Amino acid sequence: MAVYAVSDIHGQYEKFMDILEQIDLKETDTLYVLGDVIDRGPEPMKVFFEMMKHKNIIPLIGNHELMGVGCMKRLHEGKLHYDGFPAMHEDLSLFEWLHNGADPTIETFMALSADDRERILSYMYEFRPFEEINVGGRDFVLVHAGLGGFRPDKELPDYSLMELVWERPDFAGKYYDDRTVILGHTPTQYLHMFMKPGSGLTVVPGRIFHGRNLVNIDCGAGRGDNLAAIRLDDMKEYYSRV
Ligand SMILES: [Mn+2]
Repeated sequence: MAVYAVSDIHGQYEKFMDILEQIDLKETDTLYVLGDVIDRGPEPMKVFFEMMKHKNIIPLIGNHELMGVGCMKRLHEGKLHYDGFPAMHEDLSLFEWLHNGADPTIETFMALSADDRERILSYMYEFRPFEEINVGGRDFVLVHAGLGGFRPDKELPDYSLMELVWERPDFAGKYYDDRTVILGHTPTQYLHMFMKPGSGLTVVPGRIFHGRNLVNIDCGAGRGDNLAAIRLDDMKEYYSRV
């Protein structure tokens, strides 16, 4: 009945399979994927198909899915064309997505059969914006990037998707007194840029960051570094070995 979280897989299929092997996911366990499955890394579709095999893997939306899914739908429908040379004035959403590492996603998505592309799109449109869970008596909020425009009394459905998938916390600060927020999006290699100095908190690049009721599990798989997972029951950490 363990509950795990992993984030920012970014097409790193081998690293994801290694994490699945390490956590030995049982049918009674749950694994939350906190967004950014696609882009940058080489095999995002293989990651999706593996996730789709497991009903107990629950995906959340990342900014890369938000940027990509509309373009993927239009590419699939033949309403958008990309041959490797975008004109910047032609389609701004595609241009922005390409700027964020879309090439391997487009290549592997368009190489699929039309049926498989439909399956991928349906799966992506089911991704959730956030999750609230209790594990072992402790309350958690799971989200991709942060809680933009945070107020302690603001209900989670009142946050916009942009606030949830793009806006970073001050990593030296705290959201809630009584809930721990688990998130990704900002590789721990870059955390020092998003912390006020003198926080008294320790950042180890490439390792999970434990702040004040705030845990960042993006350890830089998108840049070829570690894919990390955490078990929320006891905060045990897992790191890819490949
Ligand atoms: Mn992200």
